[in-house]
Amino acid sequence: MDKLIITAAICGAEATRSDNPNLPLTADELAVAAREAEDAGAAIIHLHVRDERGEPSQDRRYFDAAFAAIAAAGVRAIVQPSTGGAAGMSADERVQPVDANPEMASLDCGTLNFGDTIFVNDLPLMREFAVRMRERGVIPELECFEPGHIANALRLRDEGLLPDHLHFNIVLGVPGALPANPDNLLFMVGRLPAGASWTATGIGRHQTTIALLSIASGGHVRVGFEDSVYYARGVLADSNGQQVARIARIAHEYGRPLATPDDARNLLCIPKRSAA
Ligand code: KMH
Ligand code: ZN
Repeated sequence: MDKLIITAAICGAEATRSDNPNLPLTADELAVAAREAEDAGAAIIHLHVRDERGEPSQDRRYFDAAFAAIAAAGVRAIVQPSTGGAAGMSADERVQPVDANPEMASLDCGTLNFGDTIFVNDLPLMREFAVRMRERGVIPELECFEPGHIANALRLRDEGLLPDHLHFNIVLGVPGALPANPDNLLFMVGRLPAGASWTATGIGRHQTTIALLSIASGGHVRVGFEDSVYYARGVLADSNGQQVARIARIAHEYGRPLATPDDARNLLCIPKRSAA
């Protein structure tokens, strides 16, 4: 098996300080969270940003401030901004962080029920985002919440809009979408094309179970406050780093070494960039 890439989704768009007072929101707080996550073993930081009121935003200004603070904190991990933003945002709003030329960005591969709302990702939106990423050399992480999303991603591949190496994130357990359980994870993994790499994300109380399955199945793992603000049943997490550290310990006991940020770049075929 390849070394294990841990992604820390440190903020998300939905969690609030009432859910967990330790949720990082400002650029400086995101930088501290990214630093702690990397120190605990994360190689990728999946990034959402918030405005001054703590509301989700896709505005370049907030991303630029967060990118700068994270770089100033000496973080070497791949910073992967979200192009999902929050349900209800327009495509133009969502795609903004791609113009900052990050190494990676998320690319959501289909529409789904997202709690009480609908998270819209139709094929024209997906194509537009994929083209924008391709033009800028941004590697997409293909977010798949439902089986049809994998078929959508393969359609984009067949249209020549994706890089040669495909990296998926299988997200299970969003209320309204495919539930998080072993059968569904293995079913989704079985639909992936040969040679693709994949991360698994379990939402809420499924976070650790899905991580364990992924570690043992050759996948990679995402944890973080975006997916669960808890550390254990009824126990809020102290930090994103705490959640990452548990995965690192489990991987160590299992005998699967962790990928450094540069290992992750190699595994995901992210082109080397000169230091900017
Ligand atoms: N906040 C969700 C509606 C992504 O980052 O690409 C979408 C999301 C996916 O978080
Ligand atoms: Zn996200």
